[in-house]
Amino acid sequence: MSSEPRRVENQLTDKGYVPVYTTAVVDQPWDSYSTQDHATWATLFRRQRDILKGRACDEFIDNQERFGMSAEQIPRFEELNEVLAKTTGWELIGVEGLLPELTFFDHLANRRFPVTWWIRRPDQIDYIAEPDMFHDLFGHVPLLLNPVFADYMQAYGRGGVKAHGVSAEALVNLTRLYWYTVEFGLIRQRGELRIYGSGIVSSKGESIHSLESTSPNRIGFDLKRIMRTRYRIDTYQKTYFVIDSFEQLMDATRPDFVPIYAELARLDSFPAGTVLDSDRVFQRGSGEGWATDADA
Ligand code: HBI
Ligand code: FE
Repeated sequence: MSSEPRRVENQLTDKGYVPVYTTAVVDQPWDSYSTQDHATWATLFRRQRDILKGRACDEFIDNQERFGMSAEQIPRFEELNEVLAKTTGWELIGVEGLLPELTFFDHLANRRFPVTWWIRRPDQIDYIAEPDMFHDLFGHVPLLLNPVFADYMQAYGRGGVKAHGVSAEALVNLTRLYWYTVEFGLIRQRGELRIYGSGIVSSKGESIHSLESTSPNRIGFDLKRIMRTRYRIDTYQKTYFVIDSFEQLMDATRPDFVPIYAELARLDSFPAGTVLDSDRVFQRGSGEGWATDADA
């Protein structure tokens, strides 16, 4: 029996957690999951699947079914990898948690998706600041079965490796793109807004807030607009960006980003709650409940 990987407790500070950036890749210690771990998975899975009926995009639920994901037990990475190997060629690797950006980009560029191997404690069931296995497995993995989204994720990783050589600002631009699409993106399907962002689908409150609250802005996807828009990691989003299709997302990553980084380096960034005259506005938010201190 390989020695069980120990959870490296992130240092909790008054600013939340300070991620311990370990780059180690570990096997999923599936046999070490406790009854409580499986029960936490079951509770979160059942609750989110119930909330996401009519709220998540079609592909999200369909792909969870194709993976055979259920509330019964925590999925085995090796079984999910068998499905991925026969479809989009992605591979899940076990990690401790957040990775240094370049390490993360390099994995994506090689169709490896890092999945945290541990699941949150019961007292964290409603919210956890850092991505745990539920966020990664339930939230990120299903769309890796979608060929176009799978291509987007690899293109994003390649772009990230390149951006690392350009500038810190280029990285910030790219991280915003990930945040407002992969983590908090909405998509139009049959004229309705649906969720595809992993940060939303793995959150009870935000799955409802992102689609039904009058507080946030909902604005049509625009690459440069998103790259210039700041965000916060500790509240619901003030603005959600809406794509018409995953193809639109993939097409947006085809151009060389280096000239775009150069253009944006001369321009100001926007506060998270901004609405521009040039925006395609689905909803101009009321701003109710927005944090007033500066956003990132
Ligand atoms: N590491 N394991 C992990 N998972 C992520 O989603 C992740 C990361 N490191 C950095 C990161 N995301 C974001 O900063 C991306 O925009 C790069
Ligand atoms: Fe995530």
